[in-house]
Amino acid sequence: MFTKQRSRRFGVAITAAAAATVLALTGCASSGDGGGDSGGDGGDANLSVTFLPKNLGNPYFDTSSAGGQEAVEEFGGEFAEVGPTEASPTSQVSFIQTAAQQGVGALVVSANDPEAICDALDEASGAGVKVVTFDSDTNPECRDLFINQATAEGIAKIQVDLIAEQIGDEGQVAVLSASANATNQNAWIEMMEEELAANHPDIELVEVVYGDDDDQTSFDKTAALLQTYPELKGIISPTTVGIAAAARYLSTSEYQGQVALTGLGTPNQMREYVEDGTVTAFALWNPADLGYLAAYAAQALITGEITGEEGDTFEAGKLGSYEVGADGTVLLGDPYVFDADNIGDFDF
Ligand code: RAM
Repeated sequence: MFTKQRSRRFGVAITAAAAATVLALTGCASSGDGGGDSGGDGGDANLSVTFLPKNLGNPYFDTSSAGGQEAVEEFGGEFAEVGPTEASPTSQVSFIQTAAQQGVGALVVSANDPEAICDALDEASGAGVKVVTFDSDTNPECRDLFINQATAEGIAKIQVDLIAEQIGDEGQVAVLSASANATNQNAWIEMMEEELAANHPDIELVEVVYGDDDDQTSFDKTAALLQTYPELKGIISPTTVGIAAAARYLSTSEYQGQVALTGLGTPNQMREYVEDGTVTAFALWNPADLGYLAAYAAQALITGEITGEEGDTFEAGKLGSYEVGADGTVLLGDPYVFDADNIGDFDF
């Protein structure tokens, strides 16, 4: 039952005997074998899949979870979503522990911190739970697979290209990010800095501030940036929470149309700011597809169809076939740019 335990960076965090005790105490999984070795066809596999976003109350994650739920229902599993209200480094730990005690087949997690949830994930994995990260990865040693929305290079470049175009390729810009430890935003910001240095010598990145993926904090940080840097030409916000809050601030301020704003947003949250001229263009991918793909990857791990090795392939329903790349990463696709011409075509 526990033959698939892997030794990770922290070693095997829970012994087979201890894991068996945990499952016995909690009544084991509702079906199947707790995500253990089910022999390939998945007939008796434990297809309960729990989604754990960075925080609840974020429309981006509402959409990714809806995509996950659609997939789980398609393959006849049991879907759940749990999560903290705050996107802080350790706020997800207790949810991971509870899911492991309940004996879910897989956890699908967007991490607030690359390391802070690793011990809890290792324990869950030791108890037979498959661990899929999506959107924001952990240290690769703490999960089986990462479902990446688009390459970090691509996500960084599209945002730099957009702000460069919007400010005439010169002047001061700032970044309004999510939480300070977010794996995804930090990777993108590092690459944005490289892209600016390499190809946009007249753009100066004056500061990176953190709105913690909280609407009010992001709104207040926008106001503070504009006060601190009177010459500011643009803001890049690589978070759907941040860009929407910044747009709301700009839209009723003297800066509307004067200070450019771009980054990553959902069409539904940004529509009014594109229509009122606060924002001209921003980017994203389809969060529903991301959740859908992550759920199918979880299923493939649970049934033993794949182990997460490079070169493994699996079917993801309506999205077709996917292959595991280097570092246990599966790539969804390319980022997409939304503007006044196409935003009406999208509803998420
Ligand atoms: C927010 C979250 C999420 C990120 C998007 C772009 O919803 O920070 O992790 O991928 O923005």
